[in-house]
Amino acid sequence: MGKNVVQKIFESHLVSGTLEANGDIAISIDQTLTQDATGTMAYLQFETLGIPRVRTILSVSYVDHNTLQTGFENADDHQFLQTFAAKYGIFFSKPGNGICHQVHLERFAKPGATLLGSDSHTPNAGAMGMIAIGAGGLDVAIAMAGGPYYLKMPEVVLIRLKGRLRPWVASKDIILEILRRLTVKGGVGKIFEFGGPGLKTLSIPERATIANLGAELGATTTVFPSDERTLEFLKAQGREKDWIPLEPDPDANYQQVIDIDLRKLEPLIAQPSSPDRVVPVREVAGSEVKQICIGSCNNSSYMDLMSVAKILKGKKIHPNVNLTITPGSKQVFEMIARSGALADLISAGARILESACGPCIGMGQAPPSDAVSIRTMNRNFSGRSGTPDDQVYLASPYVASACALRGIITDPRKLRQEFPRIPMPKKFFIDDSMILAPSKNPKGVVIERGPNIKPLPTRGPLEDVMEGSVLLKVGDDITTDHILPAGARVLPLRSNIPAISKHLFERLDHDFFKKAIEREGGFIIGGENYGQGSSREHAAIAPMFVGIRAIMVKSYARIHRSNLINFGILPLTFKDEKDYERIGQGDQLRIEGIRDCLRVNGYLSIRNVTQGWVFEVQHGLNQREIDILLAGGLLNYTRRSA
Ligand code: MIC
Ligand code: SF4
Repeated sequence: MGKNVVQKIFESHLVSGTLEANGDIAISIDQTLTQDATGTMAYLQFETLGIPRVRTILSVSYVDHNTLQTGFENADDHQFLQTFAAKYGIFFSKPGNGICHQVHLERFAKPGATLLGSDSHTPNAGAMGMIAIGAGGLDVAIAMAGGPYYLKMPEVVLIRLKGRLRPWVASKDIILEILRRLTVKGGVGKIFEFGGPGLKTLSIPERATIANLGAELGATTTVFPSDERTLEFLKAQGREKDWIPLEPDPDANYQQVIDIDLRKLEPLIAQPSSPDRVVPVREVAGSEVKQICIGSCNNSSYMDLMSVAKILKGKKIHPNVNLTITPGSKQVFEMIARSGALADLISAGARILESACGPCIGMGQAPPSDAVSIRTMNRNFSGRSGTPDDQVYLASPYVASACALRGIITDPRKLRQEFPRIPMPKKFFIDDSMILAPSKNPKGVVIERGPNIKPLPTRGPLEDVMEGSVLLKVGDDITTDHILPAGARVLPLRSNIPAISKHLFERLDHDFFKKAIEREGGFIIGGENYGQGSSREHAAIAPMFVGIRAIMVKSYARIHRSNLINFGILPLTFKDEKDYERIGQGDQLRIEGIRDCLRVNGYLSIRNVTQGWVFEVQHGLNQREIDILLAGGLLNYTRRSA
């Protein structure tokens, strides 16, 4: 039987297990990436493993999330990251060099290889024909130490493209269409592999937009074959030696096939406040727009920004609109500057921001209250922009440009101007001077640790009896942005768990932290897809720190469930979902004999002491996960087995 691209890469990296869908497997990791907001924790964790140098082929530490430097905290973190990278054999991409996923695609992503990144949009590099997976920082730390990455073998879904996109329809619309069809839960336990005759019409940056937004489907990752378009991009990046051809065998097998006719797509838009609330732009056209943000790892490539510049050239944006442009990398920034496109953008009235995550993670540019903000980004979870009642829509750079000119939501086909066809450059501008190689004399490097960098909190082995109250009961699709927000106020505290814990669940219950401390911890009850979105393990470490010992929900998002296990919090699911309805916030719960139960049973019994009844939950843990939990988390477990 022929193999698909996923099977080929997994097979060449398989450490344990077989490639049957849903079986437990482990794969070796060639490359890792971290960013500053998750990186400090990941490196503090790596340090406790006592290994002198990373054991991966390539590890890169990026600074892109937290670059405002409103106080000493960010700057201290950057010093820590830079000196740590120099000492432990890690490349360091300085603040200003760009967003991790964009820079990684340009300079490091490699067909046929594996990449584990402490950021949920790591699958961006899947555009290059590699298996690129987002994970918690601790999993990335273990990979840097040479350990494999454990996962359930996902089902492989073929997305078969045919035809060619029509003018004003972007690759963003392909993935928005998939989100419309499958929803934010539609990719759980799956890898999407793209194929079909329409594939060759898409360049690598266009493929990256798709692979990047695939994270919003809840998918493990998205992957493209490595073909002539891959070679074309690598050549233009001066990296043709990294190319290998990698295509599925003609008789390759897939668990599911989804067909998309590119000619039939039209400009789409995701409405507030979920990336799957997708409709054609024409259905919401006419609403007044106050803010437009073009950028983020999803749509900030050279070709994206050149097309925006071409649409805006010689015109002025609507007087009521604020338009910001965030180039994805220094390479993109420098190329639009040298070509003159930057001047066209400035002349049209755009505000130019540095190459970083910026507005996407709420680092400035919070929109006005109740106003429409159109963004070319990948997440519009409520409040993520920094404005509690935000109205954030997600769309392509074409749609964003049309809205900027008209001041209302506009289908770009209505612009009645020539469609900006931007060819792939024959040569990108290459200057890696902001990527620092590790030190040749690591012993001589002293790691700088500012006062904001606090030691990692730890916990002992898993308790046999847990008793406490339900501190919070929440509904479906709770994101890690709800659990622990980011933004300019909270991001600077990512290296300081005691301080960041005060922000736990603050958008849902302002007194959560106070309650958790007074009651010495307790439980959380949730609905479906609990913990979707960001990979931030702080959404597990901070709950551990305030004494949350178990969480009971209808279902979990993949990365968050692993993070809970890694930090010794029991991730339980209701056997009977009706029990979710019956439990009230504030109820006292008691679980006994936990350690033995985990070892022998797939389920646990919990007494609702307040209401006087017992319900059952299942854990769905494999043996390794049980052992990690019994040890009180992955660090304890790894140190013990070392
Ligand atoms: C995000 O887009 O939510 C982030 C910020 O990039 C996160 C990582 C983080 O919270 O540090 C992610 O996607 O994993
Ligand atoms: Fe940065 Fe936004 Fe991309 Fe996350 S989604 S890595 S915050 S640009």
